[in-house]
Amino acid sequence: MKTQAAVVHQPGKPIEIEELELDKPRDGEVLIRYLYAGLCHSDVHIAHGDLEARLPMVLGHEGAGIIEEVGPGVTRVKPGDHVVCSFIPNCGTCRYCATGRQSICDLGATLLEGSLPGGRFPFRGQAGEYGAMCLLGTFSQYGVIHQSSVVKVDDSLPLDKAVLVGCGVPTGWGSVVNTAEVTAGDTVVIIGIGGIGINAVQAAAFSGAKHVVAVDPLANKREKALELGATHAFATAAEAIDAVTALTEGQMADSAILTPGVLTAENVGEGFMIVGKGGIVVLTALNKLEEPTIQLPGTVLTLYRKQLRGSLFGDCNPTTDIPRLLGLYQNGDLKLDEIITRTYRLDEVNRGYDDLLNGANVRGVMVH
Ligand code: CXF
Ligand code: ZN
Repeated sequence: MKTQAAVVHQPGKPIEIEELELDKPRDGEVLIRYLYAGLCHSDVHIAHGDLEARLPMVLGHEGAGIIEEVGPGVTRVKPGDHVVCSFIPNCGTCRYCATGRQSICDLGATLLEGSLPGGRFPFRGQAGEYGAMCLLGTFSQYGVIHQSSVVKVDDSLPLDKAVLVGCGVPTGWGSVVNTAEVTAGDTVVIIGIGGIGINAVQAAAFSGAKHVVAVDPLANKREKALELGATHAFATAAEAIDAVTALTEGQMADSAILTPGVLTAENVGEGFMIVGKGGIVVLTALNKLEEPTIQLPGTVLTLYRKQLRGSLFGDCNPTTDIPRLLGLYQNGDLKLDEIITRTYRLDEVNRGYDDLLNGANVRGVMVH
């Protein structure tokens, strides 16, 4: 069948809309009709060449839709099911899935190559075989993806909001709850208030943190953080460091979550300055692969027992945490409607990314 999709052919060039061909789902695969897709900064990292992906690639790794058809051996879903996609697949049987660490499932090895488990590329077009970002390629009307990449959700959930629980929400929420292990009374600093940071703010507030300090140079982002649970918001890390010093009488923060669109060495240094003894600095942000961002005196880790932790998918397990986060949304404890700034059609994808890069959006959503 044919599908319209947003493709990156060459780093640095605009994303192109193209008609591609999809084959029928094979063993363990499903045909999905994508209804919504979220616009995340990681797609830009591929379009800009910061993350080296095999090209051409259909972008998009936050998606929600309806299962149209299933291939042989599919047990997790059936036609008509509403699903949220997970940018991390979970096979359920590799050593990581089997030990409760689905976020590093072995099937994730091809996130940037875009082939499906088993090795084939899902899309075909003028330039040959096209990969699907994170095994999904949600900037397409239809996709053939593996059942390990979808989680069935309740039909009553609005998929235009639930779509965010495929990347931004678990990455931000989980970075606080799972990676930084925030507990009641903590002081938590979140640097960068975009689609990840805003969910880190919500999680810190929900976990009972005493001080939730948001840092972002843009006033619209700081306002949103204050609306969704931040107790303080500052334009710069320097201002936040002064404020946290005063708020904690010099003990400093328990954790700092670094979520800017492009991580810099400066951010990492600020993270280590703002946490106190025993503090945890969490990185969710990405940067150019070869660019070093971490240079620290070892004594920061030994004498002060500070820790640096990377977080992928917020260390969440898609099969259990996607339904859990959607339950929090249904309760009103996790806000999704409030973090969607605007919607775009597929052919407006470049405008959507301009809005993301100029800071207008907390999250943009594509409506297919
Ligand atoms: C990224 C992680 C690295 C591969 C692309 C997706 N995560 C989410 O935005
Ligand atoms: Zn993402």
